[in-house]
Amino acid sequence: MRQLLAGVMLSLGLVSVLHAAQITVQWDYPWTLPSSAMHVVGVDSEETGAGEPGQGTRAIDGQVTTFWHTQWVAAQPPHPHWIILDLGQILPVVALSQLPRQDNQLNGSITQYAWSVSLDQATWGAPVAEGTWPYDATRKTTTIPTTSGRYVRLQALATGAGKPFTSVAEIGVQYLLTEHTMPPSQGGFFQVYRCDAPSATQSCTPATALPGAKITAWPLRYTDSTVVVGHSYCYTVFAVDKEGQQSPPGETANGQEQACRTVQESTTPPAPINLSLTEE
Ligand SMILES: [Ca+2]
Repeated sequence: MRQLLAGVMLSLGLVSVLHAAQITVQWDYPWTLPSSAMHVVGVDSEETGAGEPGQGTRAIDGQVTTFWHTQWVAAQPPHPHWIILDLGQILPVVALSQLPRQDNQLNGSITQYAWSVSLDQATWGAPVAEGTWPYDATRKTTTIPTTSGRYVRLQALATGAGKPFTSVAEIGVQYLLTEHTMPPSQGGFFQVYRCDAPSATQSCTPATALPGAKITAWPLRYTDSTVVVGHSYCYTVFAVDKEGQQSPPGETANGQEQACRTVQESTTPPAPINLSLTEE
């Protein structure tokens, strides 16, 4: 009787460990809004002279060689300067970027900034990001907490060398894809595949679509609770279009990146596996 009881207790202990073992697959998919989808609502100042035009539209024309430049010929209004963009629809914004002018001059390149996001361009609230940038020509990308909005405002509070100008070559907006804008075509979904390997370093071809892992909402997250302690698993995410065509292996534009993990014998859930894709 004592031996039987011990056996039951051991089994319960093992079940407890197995139950706690799970892997969560998360997929972060920030997507750059095409500059053609945006338009300029307004700027506080722009140079429109024929010699070196600097209209605000030049900050989203997709050309790194053109830039928005505040007025500087007939007048030189001081900071702060601002530009407001309309994204065309309400989007879950996750990152904002600013590329300074790329003509080997830094006049007007922003050194103190504030980004704001608004649903209606009437109410802005506190900036979603603010701070300082080095006075150089590198792209400045700022990740922000996911913020729903249709309008983005960049405020230039100061620029290098104490100049009153502001200049910006390109503004970029990244957002989380939703079901309705999911590649490879409208109306697709994502499918999580799993393969089992003896070790995390052994490659394997995913062959098993996980049941219930058809994902059509963001953020993409799937928790696999069928894993076994001590085994290694690799996960791949495929995009499936509305006709049911699956992105082929190795095609990262639509596709996938494989991530593997060995399940440790612990009641502490392992850290999520983060998959990320290369934007086309
Ligand atoms: Ca430009």
